[in-house]
Amino acid sequence: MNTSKPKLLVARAMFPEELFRLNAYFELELNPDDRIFSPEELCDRLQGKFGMICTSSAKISADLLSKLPELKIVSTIAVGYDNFDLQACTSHQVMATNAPDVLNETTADFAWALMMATARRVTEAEHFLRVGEWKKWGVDLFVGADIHGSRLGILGMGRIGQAIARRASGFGMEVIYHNRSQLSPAQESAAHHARYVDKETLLREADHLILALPYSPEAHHIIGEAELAKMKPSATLVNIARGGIVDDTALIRALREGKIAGAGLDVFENEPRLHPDFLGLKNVVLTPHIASASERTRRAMVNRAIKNVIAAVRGEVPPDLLNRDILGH
Ligand code: 8YV
Repeated sequence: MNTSKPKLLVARAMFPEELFRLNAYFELELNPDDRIFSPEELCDRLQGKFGMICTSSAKISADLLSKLPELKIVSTIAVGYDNFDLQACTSHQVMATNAPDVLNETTADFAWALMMATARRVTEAEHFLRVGEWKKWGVDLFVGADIHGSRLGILGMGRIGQAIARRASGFGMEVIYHNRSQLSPAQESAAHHARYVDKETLLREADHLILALPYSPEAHHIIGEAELAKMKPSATLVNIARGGIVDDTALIRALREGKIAGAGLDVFENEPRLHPDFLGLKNVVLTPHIASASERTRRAMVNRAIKNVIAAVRGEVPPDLLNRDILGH
């Protein structure tokens, strides 16, 4: 009788004390040095594995899956799963799961942190102070834009977008949003009475625009030169969603030319190698993809991924199965 456990790759370093309970089900291969595997190395390491827990850095393509006949599940700790080719997963009989919900509130908090830091020029002012340029108080020193009483625009009104909207109640803001589909009246009322508008109106009327939509080929560069030109010159733009939703080159030009006042960016095209011109701009707040990074939430994300692989190995349907069409096979 073969009593060996199925094998699981945990592709990135993550909270060993959370991973511990996987030992009861799997023979684990860890990556304590947290190296980013090349596609070739990922393929090698996945040979003979039942599954993998990964992050957005693991690209799961049809080509990769065609070389991994034993693989049954890929489980990301992220809510975004644009690194998975879901169709290919289904045709190769591989379950794909993500980690929704657990990061909504933490990510919404961070969207607000970026919006406020950008509008009130917090990091620019801090840098000025740190390098010793602060010689005297000035009536217009680092004047920025108000958050309270302003109009918040949200593009992408899923669970994170709605959590962002709810926070507007304490600031007396009006909330407008655009989404693939309009929310129900009950959802709109819970999201600080958010008002559905077309994309054009959202761009033109928002004082602060937050992007909270998932990346998809249709969303690629959904904010580019034309869209930035429609925004108010006093507006701020915040991206906590994904790199590639914004055309970074167009954004850099718009920020330089004062087409918008500032941007708060947690995600970038080709991250972590972001466009170097961002670094020379004063009217940006830049963070390294940390919107979900509270300790509690990051642990919850890992645990959600753990739950999914354990369900799979028990022959149950993983709670966050993305390609549910696989169940008919
Ligand atoms: C993750 C994210 O930290 O959940 C997502 O989609 O972007 C972040 O919360 C990151 O992608 C982990 O890979």
